Formats: sequence, structure tokens, C-alpha cells
Amino acid sequence: MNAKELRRYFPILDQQVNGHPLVYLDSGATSQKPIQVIEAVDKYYREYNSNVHRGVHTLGTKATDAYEGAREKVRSFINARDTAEIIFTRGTTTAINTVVYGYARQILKPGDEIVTTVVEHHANFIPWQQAAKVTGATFKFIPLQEDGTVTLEAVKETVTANTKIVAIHHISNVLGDTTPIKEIAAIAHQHGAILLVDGAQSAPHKKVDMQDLDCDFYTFSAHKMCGPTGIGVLYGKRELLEKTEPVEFGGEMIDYVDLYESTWKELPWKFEGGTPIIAGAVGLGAAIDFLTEIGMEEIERNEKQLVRYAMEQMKEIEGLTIYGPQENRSSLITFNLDSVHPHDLATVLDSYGIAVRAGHHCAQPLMRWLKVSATARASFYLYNTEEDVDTLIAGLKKTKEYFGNVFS
Ligand code: 7TS
Repeated sequence: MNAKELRRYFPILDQQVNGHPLVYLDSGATSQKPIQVIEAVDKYYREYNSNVHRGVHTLGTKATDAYEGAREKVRSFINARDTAEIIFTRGTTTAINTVVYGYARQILKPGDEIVTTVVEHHANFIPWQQAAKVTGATFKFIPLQEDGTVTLEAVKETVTANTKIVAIHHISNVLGDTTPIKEIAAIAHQHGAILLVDGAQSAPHKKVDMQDLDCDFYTFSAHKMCGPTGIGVLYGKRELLEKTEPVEFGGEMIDYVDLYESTWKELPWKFEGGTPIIAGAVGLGAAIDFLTEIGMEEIERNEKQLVRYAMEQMKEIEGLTIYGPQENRSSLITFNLDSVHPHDLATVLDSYGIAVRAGHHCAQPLMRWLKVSATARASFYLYNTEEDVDTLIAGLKKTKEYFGNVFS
């Protein structure tokens, strides 16, 4: 199915914004939701809303089956070995913090190293920075190529016998580059370190296989992959999750509670304290069915082609700078146009119904590395067409003209 055919599943796209047909180019922030997901959540609330893992009544059993069924869908989607390795969280941010608080802060000592890059989203940066401060571990950065990409040589230079954790993006939400996770995992493991992958921008856009990539932890958010907000996934290898302490305590996650001691449920439930995001899991399950039916390879191929089509035309616009690799990019293009502030640029584009993001994209260390205070970003998903790109290009040309006239 091509993008034009897929659009009919996304009711939100069929509207006018500021008198123009909406062109939604902010899926990197959050994707739109197909009717299959909206209806699955609606059906849950209308027909079988109930708490999970508790009663034996019929609705409770149905809700539990749907919730645990969604876990199995996630397992299969990322090819994990076991549903015990799939933890539902609030999103990528919570998933990474679970590893940092439950695992990293327990094991790190002065002299140990946490290795990352300045490209990371704050969600995969600040938790490690703070863990380093508290534990006395060293916070180290893999040097980047001129275009911001990560080479294996640079990883090899940085990871040492003292490295305990490597934490890296799979696809950057600013540069759109893809890191070689499988090879980075091998380097980390040679040195006895573990690898956490921020998959927030990769799980929605490409096929990921935990057994093939061999990373130790992988994190992602449902809302960037056609699912609801408020739910995400922490994948972890079983032996590491066994060593990770729960970070939220309360109902649902306990085995036995006594006055001075308690024990926890087995995996994955020891990490899911309190009433979980049941409707979110149902929606995520429906999103996975939707993506799987289209095919992740197909989604990746179409998006890469669309990005290439957009880049070719953007490169023709004088004064437009594209950040990150110029070839082989995934799903998003980050740029600046002359000296126009990206917020002004996004405001003018919005007046034409074009939604792009402007700002630091939760990557302030990267903005400093790029020597800019902010950028604009157009991010694409399976429902974007070449017509959307043409509208963006026309919008950029009009913006350039507008600001050219204002400043001349
Ligand atoms: N990591 C990456 C690479 C991201 O792109 C994001 C969200 C996160 C982590 C955090 O995900 P959350 O679901 O926990 O918030 N990125 C963006 C973005 O690029 N624009 O808005 C949110």
C-alpha cells in the first residue's frame, strides 16, 4: 500500500489548517493514529474496560488477555526471545530511567565509564549524566565525524575495559543517521560492557530484531509508531532484567509483603507497579498489527525514498543548510534557512498548513556541537506523499521570499 492509500486510515489528516490542507511533517515528535488504533481503544473502553491480573470475572479476564496479548505482539515485533523481556513503561524516557535507576546506579563505581554521544536526545543523556555525578563514574563521549555520524573506529577508540555501559541512539531525532548497533554491541561486549539503545526513532521506521542486534536494553515509545501516548517499552535481556531492581513499588508488582521485607513478582511484572496503561497496551497492539500488515521493510524503503526526494529539492534552495549526513537518512530532515529563526520559519509554514518542528529538539548538547541555537525539522511517516514534500518546498520558497523582502 502506498502513502496515498494509507492516508485514508488517518482521519486527522483530512482537515484544513489556516485555510490550507494540513501537511503534517512532525511525526518525529508524535505520529498520527490510524482508525484501527482509535477503534481498538474505543472498543476496549466500551466493551471490556476492567483492571488486569486481579479478578476472575469475564471482563477482567478479557482485559488481561488483551494486555498480555499486546506484550506478545511487541515480543514478536522486535523478535525478543520471551515476553518476560518486554516491560511496559510510560515511554522511552521512563524506560531509560528504569535502567539507570534500577541497574546502572546500583553497579557503577568511581573509575567506571558510561560511554555515549552528544547526539543523544535528553532522555538518553541526562539520566546518565546524573548517574555519573552520583556514582563517580566517568561520562565519556564518542567523537563524531564532521556530519555528526558515529564510526566503529571512534567507538573502538572510546570504549575501554573500564566501560560498563554504552548508551546510544539507533536513529537520531535530529540528524536522521542510523548507528551500526550490532557492531557496537559486539565492541561493548568484548570489553564486558552492556549496550542500551534508544530506539524511539528506529522502532517506528525500520525492522528491529533484538536477537540479531544483540543489544542488552532497547527502548521505544508507542506514540511515535501509530500507537497511543502514555505507553512504551523497555526490552532487556532476561539475565540483566533479573539483576535490575524495580524502581516503582506498590500494588501489582509484589509477591509477598511483610512488615520489614517484601519480595517481587517475576519478570516482567516486577517493573509494572500499580494499574498499568491497559488501553495504551491495547492501542499499541493494534498499532503493531497495522504496521506489520504494511511491512516494516516497505515502510523504511518508502520513507528513505521520500527523504531523498525532499533532500534533492531542498539542496536547490539557496541559503538552506541541512544538518547531518547528506545520504542514507531516515525519516527526517533538520535544517535552517538563511538567518531566519526556525521558530519564525515554522510559524510562516504553519500559516500554509505545514506542521514542522522548530527548536533544540531536546538535544541541546548537539545544538552546541552544530554551533546553532535551534533548527527546523521536517519529519515524515508512512502517510506522507511526494505532494506533501512539494508543498513543503513551495512553503520554504515563499518563506525565503517573505523574509528576503522584510530584511532587504
Ligand atoms: N529518544 C529519542 C531519539 C526521541 O526522538 C525521543 C522523543 C525520546 C527519546 C523521548 O521519547 P518520549 O516518548 O519518552 O518522550 N523525541 C521527540 C522529538 O524529536 N520531538 O518531540 C519528541
